[in-house]
Amino acid sequence: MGEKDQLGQRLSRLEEHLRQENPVLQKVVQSFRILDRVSRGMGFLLPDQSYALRTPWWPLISILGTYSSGKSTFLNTYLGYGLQTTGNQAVDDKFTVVCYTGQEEVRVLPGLALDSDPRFPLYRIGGAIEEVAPGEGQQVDAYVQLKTCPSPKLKGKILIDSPGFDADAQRTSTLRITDRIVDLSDLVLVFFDARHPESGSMRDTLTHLVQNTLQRRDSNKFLYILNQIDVTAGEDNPEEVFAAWQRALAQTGLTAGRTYSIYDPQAAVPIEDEALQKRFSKKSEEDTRAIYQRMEQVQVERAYRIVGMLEESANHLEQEVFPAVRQFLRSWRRRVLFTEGLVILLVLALFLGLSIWGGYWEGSRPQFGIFSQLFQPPWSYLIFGSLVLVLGWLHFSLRRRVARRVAERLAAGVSDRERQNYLGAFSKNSKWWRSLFRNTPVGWSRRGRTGLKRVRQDVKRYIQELNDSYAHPSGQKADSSIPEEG
Ligand SMILES: Nc1nc2c(ncn2[C@@H]2O[C@H](COP(=O)(O)OP(=O)(O)O)[C@@H](O)[C@H]2O)c(=O)[nH]1
Ligand SMILES: [Mg+2]
Repeated sequence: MGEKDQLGQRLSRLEEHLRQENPVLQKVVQSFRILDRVSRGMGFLLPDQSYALRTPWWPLISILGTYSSGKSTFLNTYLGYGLQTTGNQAVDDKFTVVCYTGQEEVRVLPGLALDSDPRFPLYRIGGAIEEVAPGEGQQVDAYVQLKTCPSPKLKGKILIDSPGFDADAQRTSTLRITDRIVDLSDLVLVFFDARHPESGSMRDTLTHLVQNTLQRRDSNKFLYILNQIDVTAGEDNPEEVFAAWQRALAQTGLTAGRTYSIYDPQAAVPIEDEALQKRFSKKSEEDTRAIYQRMEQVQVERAYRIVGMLEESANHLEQEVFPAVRQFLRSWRRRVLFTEGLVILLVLALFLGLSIWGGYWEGSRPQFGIFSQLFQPPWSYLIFGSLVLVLGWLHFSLRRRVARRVAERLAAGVSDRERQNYLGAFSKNSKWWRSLFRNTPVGWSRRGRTGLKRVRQDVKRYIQELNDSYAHPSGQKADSSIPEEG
C-alpha cells in the first residue's frame, strides 16, 4: 500500500538521522513502531499515522530580533562555521533553517526540501502563509531555505536564523512565519542592537515579539539579548545602556524571560581601556555561556520529553482507548439486545393475541382459512427460510445502525484531533463478523498487551540510558527556567 510505504520510508529516514545524532533516541523509534502496531491492531491508529511522526524529534531554537543586531554572527560563532552572510545591509532576507549533516560540506536547499524531512514540521508553514497571503503559500522557497552543516553543535537540534525584524517593512507573510516559528520553538533568542537602542526597528521588535508573548504559557522560553554591547564601552556610563534597555522591556510589561548582554569578540570594536575591556568581556562571556547552556539544555529536555511521550501514548492506549472501546462494546450490545428483545416480546404478544382471538385457549383449533396452508410443507420451508433471511438482515442492519449511533455519541465526547481514531477503533470492533458478546476489544490480544508491556520496560531503560549519556551534575536539571510545553 502506497501510504504504508511512504510511512515506512519516513520512519527509516528518521532513524537514519537519529543514528547520526542521538543513538538512544534511535532505539526509541523501535518502541514507537511497536506502539504503532498495537494501536493499528486496535483500529485506533489510521493507516497513514504513526506515533513516531507526531512529535517533533528535534528541538527548535530560533534566533529573532532587530535588523543587523548580529543574529547571523552569533549563529556562525556558535557553530564555528561561516554559514551565514553577515553585514549591515539586509543580507539575508530569508528564514534559514539549519540542521546537522554527516556530510563534509554545507549545503543549501530550497524551502520545499523541508516538506519531506521528518525532522521538521515547518512545511505546514506553506498553509499558514496561504491564509494571510493567498497564492503565496506555494512560494515557501521565497521565504524559507534549508542549510545543512556538519558542525557537531547542531547534533540533535535545529536552529533558525531570521531576517531582521522591522514591522513596517515586513510583509504579513513574514510576520506570519515569525509567529509560527515562535509557536514551534523550544527556545527563542530575541536579539537587540546596542548600537541603536532607540531605533524604530527596536520598537517594532518590542511590540511584536515582546508584547505579543507576554500572555504565553511558555514565556520562559524567551531569552532577551542585548548584543554588540562592546560599542557602549566608549560611553560615560556603559551600564546605563543595558539598564535603559531593561527598562524598555519592563515598560512593555515583561516580567518573565531572562535578559543577557553580550558581544561577539571577533566582530567587536577593540576596547582601549584594559580594565573596561576585562569587565566587558567577563560579563559577555558569562552571559554567552549561559545562553549556550540553555541551548544544550533544550536538547536534553526534548530527549526526555520524547521518551515521556512514548510512555504517555502507551498509557493513553491502555487507560483511555481501551476503556472507551469496552464502553462502546457494552452499550452496543445492550442496545441491540434490548431492541431485539423488545421486538421478540411484541411478536410473542401478537401471537398470544391471535391465539386468544382465535379461541385457542377455549379448546378450539383456530381456523385461519387459506393461511393454514402456509404451515404445511412445502410452503412452510419457504416461509421459514425467508423468515430466517429477513430476521438475519434485520439483525445485522440493526447491529450496524446501533453501532454507528453509539460510536457517534461516544466520539462526540473526544477531542477533534482523535475523533477519527476512536471512530476507526469502534468500527473495527463492530464489523459484521465480530460477535456481539465479546468483551475484549479487537487487538487487545496477548500480543497487544505484551507489546505495551515491553514499551513500558523500554521506557525505563531509555531513561536510564539518557541519564547515563547526559550525566547531569546534580542540580542542573532542577533549573527553574525549564520551558513548559507550549
Ligand atoms: N561591534 C559589534 N559588531 C557586531 C557584533 N556582532 C555582529 N556585528 C556586526 O554587525 C553587523 C550585522 O551583523 P549580522 O550578524 O549580519 O546581523 P543580523 O542582521 O542580525 O544577522 C555585521 O557587520 C557584524 O560584523 C558585535 O558583537 N559587536
Ligand atoms: Mg542575518
